[in-house]
Amino acid sequence: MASVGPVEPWWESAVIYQIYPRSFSDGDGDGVGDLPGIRARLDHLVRLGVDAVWLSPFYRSPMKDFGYDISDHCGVDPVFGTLADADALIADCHAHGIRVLVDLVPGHTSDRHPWFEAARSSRDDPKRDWYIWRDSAPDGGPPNNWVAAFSPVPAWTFDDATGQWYLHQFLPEQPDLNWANPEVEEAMHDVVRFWLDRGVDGFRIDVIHGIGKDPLLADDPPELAGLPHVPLNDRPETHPYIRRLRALLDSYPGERMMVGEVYLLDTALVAPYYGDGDELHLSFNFPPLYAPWDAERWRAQIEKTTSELDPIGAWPTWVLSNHDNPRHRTRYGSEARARAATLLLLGLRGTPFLYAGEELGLGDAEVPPERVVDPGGRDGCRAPIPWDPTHGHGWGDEAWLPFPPEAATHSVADQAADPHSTLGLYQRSIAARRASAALHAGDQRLLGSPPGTVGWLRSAGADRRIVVVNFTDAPVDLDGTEALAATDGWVVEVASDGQGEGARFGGRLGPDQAVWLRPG
Ligand code: ISL
Repeated sequence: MASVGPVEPWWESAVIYQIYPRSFSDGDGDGVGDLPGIRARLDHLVRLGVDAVWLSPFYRSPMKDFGYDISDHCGVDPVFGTLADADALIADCHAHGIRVLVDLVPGHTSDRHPWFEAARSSRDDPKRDWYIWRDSAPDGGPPNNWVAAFSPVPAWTFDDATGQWYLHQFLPEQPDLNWANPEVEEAMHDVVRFWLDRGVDGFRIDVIHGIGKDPLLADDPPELAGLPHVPLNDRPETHPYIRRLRALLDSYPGERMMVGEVYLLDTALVAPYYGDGDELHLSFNFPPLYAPWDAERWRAQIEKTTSELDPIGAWPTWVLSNHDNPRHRTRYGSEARARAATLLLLGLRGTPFLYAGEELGLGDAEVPPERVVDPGGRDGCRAPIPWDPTHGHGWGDEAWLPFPPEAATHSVADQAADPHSTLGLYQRSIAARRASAALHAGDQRLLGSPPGTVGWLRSAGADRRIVVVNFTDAPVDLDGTEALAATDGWVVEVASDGQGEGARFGGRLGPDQAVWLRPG
């Protein structure tokens, strides 16, 4: 077959699905999700139509941060299964045409990792410099004013035995690695090789912008003192580390990739992490996740993302929910809005990341104080997935967290049988996106549309789609707007409430409704 031009790399047209292994599916009935549990549910992913999964950490961990505190990067925690289970999961995903990204946490380890246990054993230990140690400030306090994430405590903990402080941007049980030491970089490259050799297609890289540090460890500015240091850690030292990671991935056969968690809350600061096409393949961009359900705020986010990323040829990403933030169903306040947001997310130019459970329209669980387990207050969005309407929803006697509200009517089994369900909407829109080059690869141009709405045209050659989202709780007429003129005679391909699909578009959007339109 003759080629019609460059084919985009898989991660540009893909829909990527995040699995938080603890919360996805419980294979052994102990109330905690695991790798065999994921394997047993791959038919759900196939029916949903996603192209790749990103697995949050399943490595050996004391679980102070539920797996983001790793004590063995190359071993599977027994609660999740075995290395053989990981191999089998990777193989099964591939057999179903689903690529696999695993989480790489390069910035810190668990304090129980043998590297840190060696480092803290004595000032002379060969691994001492794998972490960041400093003497007390002249006043006897921590070396600088940096604050840790999760609770406003210093990002330094004093080690009585060796009389120095170690840096941790997160919990005291998550000491920061010292990337300025080439041995650390080499050790992390070994971890990357270990998983690439096992066949993974790439990595979601945790807090990648946080690995390079100011060699002077200067104080954060006084006006920001008291806020976590992590979203401020934007250092030139990090970029060569990312370039060398990229070179390592590129040295492997197959299209391996990395998506970085750049937790800098301005897209202009995120863009440089794509480098000159020689750093991250993709980067998360969180400002849109924090935008409320508001047309003007979303229009501004779309414009900003386009203006920052397009000129440097960087491919955007879009994400509404993950394991660190309240689900968008909960943030936006209704399932109707969450469903409109689905067509927003999947209709924008860029790679969408779904968070398991959003395809069911789930909101956050209400977690009573006695069941709170996460030091970061993120339990609600980590509630287990209800697989069926039975009491245990597929999780044995008691799952590790309470279920989301409406679990009894929002389970996978319920929704799979109902084409009008949110799951049905995700299936239809993912299939329509895959079938349309305009939607999964095309250009994007915002259209004039009434206040309270945002509309845009996607086009790839002759293939065109228009997306219009009504962010208000009243119906809106597109009469006399550029969006309506462009859609004259067009047909509703997908509607967030299922209304009018296949019929000619009448120029009117329902409350909190979004539509995808195609030429008639
Ligand atoms: O969770 C947050 C806000 O609620 C963020 O500040 C979060 O800490 C930031 O996005 C970094 O997150 C990543 O690294 C953390 C881990 O706890 C998160 O789960 C992970 O996504 C430390 O490894």
